[in-house]
Amino acid sequence: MNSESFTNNRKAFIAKMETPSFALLFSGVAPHKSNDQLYPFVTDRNFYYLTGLMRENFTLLLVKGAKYESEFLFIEEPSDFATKWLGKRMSQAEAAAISGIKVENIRLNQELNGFMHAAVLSDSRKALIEMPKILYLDLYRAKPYQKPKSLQQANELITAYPELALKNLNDILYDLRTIKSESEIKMIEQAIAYTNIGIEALMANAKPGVNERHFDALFDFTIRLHGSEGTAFNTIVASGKNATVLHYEENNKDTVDNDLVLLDLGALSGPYAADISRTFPVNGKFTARQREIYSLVLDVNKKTIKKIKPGLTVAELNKFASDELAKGLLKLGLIKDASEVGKYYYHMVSHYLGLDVHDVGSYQRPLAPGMVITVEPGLYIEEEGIGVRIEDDVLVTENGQRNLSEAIVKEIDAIEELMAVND
Ligand SMILES: [Mn+2]
Repeated sequence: MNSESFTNNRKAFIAKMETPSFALLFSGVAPHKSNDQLYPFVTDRNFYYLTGLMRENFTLLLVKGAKYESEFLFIEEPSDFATKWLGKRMSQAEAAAISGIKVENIRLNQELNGFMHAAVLSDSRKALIEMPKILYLDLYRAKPYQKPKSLQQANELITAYPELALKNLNDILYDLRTIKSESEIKMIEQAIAYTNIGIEALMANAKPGVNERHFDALFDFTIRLHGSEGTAFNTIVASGKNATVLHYEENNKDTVDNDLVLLDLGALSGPYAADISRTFPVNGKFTARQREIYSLVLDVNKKTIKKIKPGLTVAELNKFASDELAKGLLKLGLIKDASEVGKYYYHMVSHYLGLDVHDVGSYQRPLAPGMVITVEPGLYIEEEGIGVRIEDDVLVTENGQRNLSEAIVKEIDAIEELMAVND
């Protein structure tokens, strides 16, 4: 992704800010794990969307007046000590090159408060720009006990300037993030390509007795070997009855002959996620019963994908998938009335995908070109120890849709053929 993408994202965001106002976004810091260890740092996705930067402890400040717009970035000061212990710090020139923010507008963290008060909020600047009336902060899921920086900043600024009105910047940003640009779609496609390689490695190395953890590790290993930064979310490898638990993450059971294995996993490409589910027989051959259930889910997966077009809502899509699954369950005699479908299918068929695996955006909004959604019908038959989910990642286009994960094996014959290399 080049700096132009991020410059465009900021332009689009600023265009929707009210006048006069300012916005603050933080890249975040790694959460504490234990003693002197931290969890890996994950860049705040809103911050990334507007800057392209994946560094800790950076702040973006956007200012909008009637005749004045400006963007400033505050970064960590490069020091010899930090460089020796933690590696090279990002310079102002590097941050400018990635984000497209002018280098003279990139300052050091210690200047942020003084700068904000002097340049943005000071009465003496009234002649130049209006005093902002609104402060935009990222308040989505900001819980007081987590002490997010957005709430700390809100408290400080609203105390000092009680005339400021607080607004949640996600109301603007989520709408923007829902529609993906060409370069974002390319990133998602790359994440899907890594995922494909990982899934093929798992199927090709499957045999009864292999522990779920082995598949989990092999997926991680394979995608990273091929260039992915790692997994986009905790990998689910669920064999046999475990596959009927939707978010099973223990991944520690030995598979047994005739188990189906349900994978729900995705690689990252940069900060962009793939989210794919595939289900396969650990011994390489579907039983007759497994074929019946699998074929039904596969059929609904394909029909639901075909249905996607601008104007439809996710709720309508879910209703369609649910009705189709119900028809199939009636035929198989698993239910006596369509209203019982909830016994075997009990989640939504789609969610947005992008910088977050469950990406942001309103589900009230009808589908529109540029949206990327998952399609993931499933059936979970606990009494038979069979769980099947088949999930693809689909781009909504002007005329319909394009299945971005078309290349990932899902036909019964193709799976059996791929797994036959084991024999
Ligand atoms: Mn999903």
